[in-house]
Amino acid sequence: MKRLEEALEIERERYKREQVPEQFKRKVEIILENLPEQKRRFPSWTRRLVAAAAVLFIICSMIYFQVPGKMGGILKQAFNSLPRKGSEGNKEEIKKVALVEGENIYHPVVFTNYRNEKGEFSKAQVLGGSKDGKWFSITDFNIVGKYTTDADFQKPMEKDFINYVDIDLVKGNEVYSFYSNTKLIGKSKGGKSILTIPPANGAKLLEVQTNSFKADDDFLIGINGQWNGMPRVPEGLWRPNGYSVDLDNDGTEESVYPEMVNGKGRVVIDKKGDKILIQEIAKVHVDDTKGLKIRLVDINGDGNMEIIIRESFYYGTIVNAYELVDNQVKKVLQYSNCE
Ligand SMILES: [Ca+2]
Ligand SMILES: [Ca+2]
Repeated sequence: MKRLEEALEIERERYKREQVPEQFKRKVEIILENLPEQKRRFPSWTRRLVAAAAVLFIICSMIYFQVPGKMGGILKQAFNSLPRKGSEGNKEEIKKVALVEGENIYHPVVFTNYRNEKGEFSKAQVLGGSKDGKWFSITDFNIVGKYTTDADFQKPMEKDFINYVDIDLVKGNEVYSFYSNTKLIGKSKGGKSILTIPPANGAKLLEVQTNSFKADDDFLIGINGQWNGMPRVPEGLWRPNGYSVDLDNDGTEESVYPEMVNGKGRVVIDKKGDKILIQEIAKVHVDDTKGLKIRLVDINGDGNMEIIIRESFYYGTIVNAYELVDNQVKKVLQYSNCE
C-alpha cells in the first residue's frame, strides 16, 4: 500500500513537471484522497471469516425461531436444556427434552373416574402407551424408585410419603386430552408417576396427579398426543352403555353394547347383525350404567377407535382396551387392581 502511495506521489510530481492536462491530475488526486480509507479495510481472509459467521448466525436464528411444529420444539427444548452456570447438573433438563411440548414419545393413555371433594377430576390411572404402531404396558419399562418391588412394599412406609418413580412411560408434565363418551372435555397436565402395588394382585400400577378440571361425565379417557382421539363421534344407543360409530373407518358403523346370552353377560361389536365378542362381563353389569362403562377413543393415533371397557366392583376396578383390526378384536392394554 505504501509503495502504491509513493508511486502515485512520483506520478503526481511528473504530471506537474510535464504539464499534464488538469483532468489527469484530478484523477491522481482522487486516488490519493481515497487511499487512507482503503488502508483501514480488513484483509480479505478476515472479511470472509466474518461473512461466514454472519451466515451461520442467520441460519441458526432461522432454525431456532421459524422451523414449525415438533422440530422447532425439539430445538428450543435442546437449547433450554443446555447446562446453565450454577445449576446442579442437568438431569431434570434432560427429562424435559424427552417431552416435546407436553408430548411423551410413548404416548401414555390414562383414565379417570375419581372426583375430589370439590367434584373435580384431579388424578388419573395409567393404562399403558403406544409408539410406532406398538403397544406398551407398564411392565415393559424399567421402574426406578424407593419402593418398586413387592418386598419393598412390605417395608413400613413413611407417613404421607408419595412413591414417585422414574419411568419412561410417564415422565411428568405430559398434557392429556380427556374424552368423555361423545366429546373432548379438555386438556390437563399430569405430574410424575406414582407407583402402587395393590396386595390383591401384586400388579404394578401408575397414577398421576393432574390439573383439576370439571366434566359432566364420570369416566374419562386421557390421551397424550396431537391426534384427534374422536375422529368420528359415537352416538348413544337406546340400551344402556351402547354406542354406534365407524370404529375402523371402513365406511360401516359398528354398534358396541352389552348383552346377556345364555345367562352370561358380554360386550359385543355388532356389525349389521354379525356379532364379534369383545369381553365377557359380570351379569350385574349388563343393564348397569354405573359399574360398566364403554368408551370409544383412538388411543394410539392410527385413526381407528379402540374400545375401552371398565368394570367396577366393590372390591376394585378392571379396565381393558381393545382394537378392531380386520374384524378381529384384540386386547391391547389392561389395568386391574383386583383379582
Ligand atoms: Ca367400521
Ligand atoms: Ca387406534
